[in-house]
Amino acid sequence: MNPLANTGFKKDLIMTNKNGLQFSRRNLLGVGALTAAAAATLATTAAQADDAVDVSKLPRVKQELVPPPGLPQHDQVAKGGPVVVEVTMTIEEKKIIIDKEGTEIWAFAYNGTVPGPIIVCHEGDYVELTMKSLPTNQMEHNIDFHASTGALGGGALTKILPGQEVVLRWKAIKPGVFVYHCAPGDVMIPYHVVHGMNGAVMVLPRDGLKDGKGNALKYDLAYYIGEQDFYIPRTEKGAFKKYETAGEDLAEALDVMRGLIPSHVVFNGAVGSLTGDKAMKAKVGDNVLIIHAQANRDSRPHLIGGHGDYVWEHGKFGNAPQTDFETWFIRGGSAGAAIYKFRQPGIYAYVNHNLIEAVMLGATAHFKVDGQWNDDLMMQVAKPRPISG
Ligand SMILES: [Cu+2]
Repeated sequence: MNPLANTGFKKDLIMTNKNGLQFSRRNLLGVGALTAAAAATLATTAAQADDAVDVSKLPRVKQELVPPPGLPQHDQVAKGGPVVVEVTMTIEEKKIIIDKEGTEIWAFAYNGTVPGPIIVCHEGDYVELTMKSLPTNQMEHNIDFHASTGALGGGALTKILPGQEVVLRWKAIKPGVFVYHCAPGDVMIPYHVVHGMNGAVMVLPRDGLKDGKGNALKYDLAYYIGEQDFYIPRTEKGAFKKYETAGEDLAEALDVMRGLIPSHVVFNGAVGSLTGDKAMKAKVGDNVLIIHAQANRDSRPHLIGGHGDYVWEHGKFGNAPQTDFETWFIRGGSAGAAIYKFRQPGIYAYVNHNLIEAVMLGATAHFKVDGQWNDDLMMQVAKPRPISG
């Protein structure tokens, strides 16, 4: 089978990048590993494992996905046995504004948001995704779930063209928070990921989170932060370029990406999307679960004025959490989780503690915490005054 066949890109534009390398979007789209048909054959022949569950007899639960930083309604401790969690995502290629200066990118967005929505299930559950691609889209897309097992994380079974849908089911056998992202093949993998096409899954242990000593850890609130690096091409005068259609930036964006220096590093799709009026809210005494996903590039979350009480730096709940971190590390291509009990009111900045990225490139969020100030933990003993002696 010709892997370049049937890539279905609407216009086969020829592009030339700075180095004079010429390529077509059609070719870029089709270069992948397994074709969907070949992978589906493999999946069919391997369908009957010894420990296979009769999925048709399991209860089915529809999960309403919500935009980040929200999480869908879920139980922290599973009620009963495994279920099939049904979710639907629609892929939308859309122009979004990513900073206060009006810089644009044609994002490739699962459910229209950057990052895509978080899916929540329990270990042993099945996630059944119906994924649709709007007929107005230009590109082929798919989804690779790091939480899943086989067929490129589902990537080989989910390639769809504009106007198509596909249904993928996978069993959540590893508890933790995990990234998912589009991976249509070759350079289109990073190109789609740095155009916002990524998100996260949380697979909770059936009996909930634990502190590593067997004690239950409950959270009062949970927030999901997707960190995104963008690589926006510039004009000769240095202004960020704008494009008429999705995919039109391909050659120039690849040139910027090759330099590995992002123009923007933001939380939830844009500079300021979680600050000011859009700050995440909590009260003193709340245990807040913070999920941080980065599909492409390392990050180092830090809560200014607080800590990570419990941190799953690798994001995998089968491991005991570590405690009392000042800053933790998220490896590019993974998600991590932390629980913090807010002890003081006020505005807390939650940043990528590469402070250049936080302050100059956009990776800052806010928590607005209400409650009573605790002088024992901190007080201003003397206001600023002239030096007295
Ligand atoms: Cu894609």
